[in-house]
Amino acid sequence: MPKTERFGLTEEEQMLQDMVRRLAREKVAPGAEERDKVGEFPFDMLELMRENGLMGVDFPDEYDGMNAGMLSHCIVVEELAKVDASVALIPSCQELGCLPIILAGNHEQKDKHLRPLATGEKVAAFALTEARGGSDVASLRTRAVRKGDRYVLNGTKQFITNGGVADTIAVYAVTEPDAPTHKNASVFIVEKEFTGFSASRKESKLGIRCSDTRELVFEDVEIPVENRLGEEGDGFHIMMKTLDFSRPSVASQALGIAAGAFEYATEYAKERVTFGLPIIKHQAIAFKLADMAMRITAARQLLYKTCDLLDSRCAKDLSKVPAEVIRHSSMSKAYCSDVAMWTTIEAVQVLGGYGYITEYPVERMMRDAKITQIYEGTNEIQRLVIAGTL
Ligand code: COS
Repeated sequence: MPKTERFGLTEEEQMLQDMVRRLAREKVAPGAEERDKVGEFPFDMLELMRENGLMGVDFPDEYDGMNAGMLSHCIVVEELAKVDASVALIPSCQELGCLPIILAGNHEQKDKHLRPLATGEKVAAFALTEARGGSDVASLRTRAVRKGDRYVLNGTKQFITNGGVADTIAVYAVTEPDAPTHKNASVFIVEKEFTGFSASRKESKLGIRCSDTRELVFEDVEIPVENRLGEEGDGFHIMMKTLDFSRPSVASQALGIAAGAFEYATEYAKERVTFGLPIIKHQAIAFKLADMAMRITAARQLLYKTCDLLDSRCAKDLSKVPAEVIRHSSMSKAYCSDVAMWTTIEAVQVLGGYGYITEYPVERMMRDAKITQIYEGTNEIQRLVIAGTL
């Protein structure tokens, strides 16, 4: 399909964007403040995502996905995040939890597990991080020991998004402790019915408050060998490639938060009058809004370029990711989330006292923005990754 403009979207992408923008304004925005207050997972929003086919936008069509590409997925997440970052996390985390299966699963695994995840009938989670941290992946400790045609899994995972609501969880565990560091782990599909699995403590968070963040406990969980993704020892590689593909999704969530706060602050600045003028006419405020516009536009172009690289240069299998793509993935995640944090702080400032109270959405957006600088690799890790590719 021809692009409607250079550096723009195709007609299909624009139609998707219009559809999700309308849905977000009409159906998602009205409950955002209440969901933030209550802090419970919004099953009605999950249903809304399912009904509108937004759970598997970037999933292969042979397994019931839309096969519309990474850019389409990111457009969906951005539009939702403009009004509620927690709801944007529903399709975003579905993508993250499913990527290990998409990248490393065989036909039987995809046929069985991916189909209900692509439609949203089931919910996915991604379990990598442990109490000792999530940055140094090679030092993680959860252990799976092979016993005949099963593995026995023991360990605890921390800060797992969707932990209490997920049906299917991709879990990283050491399988060969004596093997070289990056070749000693594997990834398993854990199904919530497995005996010994439990979603334990629910975290109370600063932002993205209605997403369900849990500690997951695995006590002698027996996993059939057919639930191992790829070969034994492929785990580190599978998780790194998953993150290359999933970081743009966090970038789009961050971008949506920034764009939502910017739009709100701009409208406010046109209405609010001080010293006889709308405050957008005062340079102190005008310059803040101009800087927001510049940074958000730059962030969006970087993200679109990243999606284009991923869609055009990377097979959704375990083949090597080019350094340029790894770099762009990390650059878009770090840049969009830094822009989101900065923009939301400034948006609160533009609204003054009103920015600080919960009746206005920008304080929620500021709280939501913070996590995007932390999860799926802190922005310090992203800078290490970027530097490592130079
Ligand atoms: N994509 C693909 N391959 C990657 C990769 C990436 N982003 N990063 C590293 N690799 C590969 C390297 O190419 C290397 O491959 P070879 O063994 O074939 O040479 C191997 O993995 C080991 O790389 P490295 O020595 O750089 O690994 P480190 O243990 O030093 O760790 C970082 C690298 C820090 C980049 C990695 O652990 C990481 O990304 N950590 C953050 C994880 C994260 O995002 N956690 C958040 C929780 S998940 S929501």
